[in-house]
Amino acid sequence: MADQIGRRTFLEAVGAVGLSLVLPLGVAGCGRADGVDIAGGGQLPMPPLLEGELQGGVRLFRLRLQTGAVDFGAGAPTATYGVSGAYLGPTLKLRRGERVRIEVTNALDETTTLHWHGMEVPARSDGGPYQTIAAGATWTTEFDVTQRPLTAWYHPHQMHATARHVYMGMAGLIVVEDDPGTPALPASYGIDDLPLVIQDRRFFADGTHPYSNGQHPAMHDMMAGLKGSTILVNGAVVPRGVVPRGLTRLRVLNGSNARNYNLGFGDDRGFLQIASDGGLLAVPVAMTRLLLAPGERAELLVDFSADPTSGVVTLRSYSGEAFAALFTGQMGDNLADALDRGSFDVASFVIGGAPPRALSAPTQLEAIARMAESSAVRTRQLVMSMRMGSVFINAARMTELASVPAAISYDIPAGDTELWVVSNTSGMAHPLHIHHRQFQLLDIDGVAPPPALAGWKDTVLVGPNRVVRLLVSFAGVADREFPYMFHCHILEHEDDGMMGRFFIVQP
Ligand SMILES: [Cu+2]
Repeated sequence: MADQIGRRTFLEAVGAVGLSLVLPLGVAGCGRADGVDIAGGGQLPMPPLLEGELQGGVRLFRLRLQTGAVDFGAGAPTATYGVSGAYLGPTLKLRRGERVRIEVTNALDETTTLHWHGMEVPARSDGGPYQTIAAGATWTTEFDVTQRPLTAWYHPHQMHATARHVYMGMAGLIVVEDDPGTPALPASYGIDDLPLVIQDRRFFADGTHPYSNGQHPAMHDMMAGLKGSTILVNGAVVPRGVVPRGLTRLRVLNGSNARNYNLGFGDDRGFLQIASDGGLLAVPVAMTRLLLAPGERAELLVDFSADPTSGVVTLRSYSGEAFAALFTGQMGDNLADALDRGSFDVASFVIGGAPPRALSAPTQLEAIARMAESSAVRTRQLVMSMRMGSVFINAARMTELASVPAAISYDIPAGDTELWVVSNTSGMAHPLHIHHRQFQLLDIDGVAPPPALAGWKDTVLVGPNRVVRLLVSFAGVADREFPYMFHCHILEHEDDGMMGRFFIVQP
């Protein structure tokens, strides 16, 4: 109940000081705006790899949403939520062609949901805000794994509480394993195939954070998205992992509520991006920086074979280099924080022994058929905006489940391909996520997407004053009962209603 009081307080604050977005916001986050500094360097935790158990041809997973307490080093333990653990959850390994049953038991004292972000599943299995799991209840859902190998993730999607539930610690990775026929890639989990769940947190010296104890972030943090100066990877502060002296695969998830990362190595070495949200790219893309927005995943290949054993390589975010692409004008200036303007460490890696398999980077990955603009049977406009202390799509907000404005509620005939024209008129970037279907970017401001963004995507960062056009084909079973969602993946924006829904209906 305490969180609902906090929510009301926020809404009242929006009404009372609705114009503050056009004013300098530096003073809006009064109170304990700055968190404590926590030294990192501990061991990189590995989320357990869960393979489930085969029962009558169906692979069964059991997950338990539970409370916990974790000492992140703030000075006192932090109350957490986790999935079958105190903080974060196991990595679920799925196999293409298998049927999966997942039993999610909610051992919390409040309602939540669990959504499979990036997975193409029936609407009733999607785990969005319409599929709540009451305190003490178990939600059992089944779906077929139909997708190519990819890295997806799961997290709660509870109406008005997604940001808090994820911030408390409920999230985990989903891996659809590599096909036997595809190029050999590092695939020894935790050895040369490392998950990296990157999150930022704002901890206070008593171990609390802005979502603790029924608190709610101040309005400035709702507008900017809650950001903090403590960087966690797999739940540990700027940790140190071990990588083999060879080719290493990093499955990177930006699991933060609001912060973008512009990742690169401390020695500026190059690396290859081999997969985006929806799976392998056509060819590996060489880069020295990876801009990753909340909700996005990327798989990277990094070559440590020329490094000395016991050498240390840091992974950093060169955020300041991406500042101009993420923030514009006075609004952008007000919503950026010190980390957005600078560079900071995310993790470090110590070079260990020989890799499990001596691999060289492939030159080809997977053919990706480009969708044609002419395949779209209709066009939708989505305008993302911020004003009057709130966030909008098409000047509308989704603030309740029962009634969603027509501007953000769609009936889409099964099988139709649509062209979505997504524009952003605000001073900061918003990552748009569409449930259920991986899509392709047609262009960004009229220019074809760069190779790293030319594969399958479910989340696309739309910079301020930019227009992204994407093609999405709505395959799937018609279901009038349950919608899918699309929303800004800055979770404070999602909670504030920067979200809409669509039903896949009978053509
Ligand atoms: Cu947003």
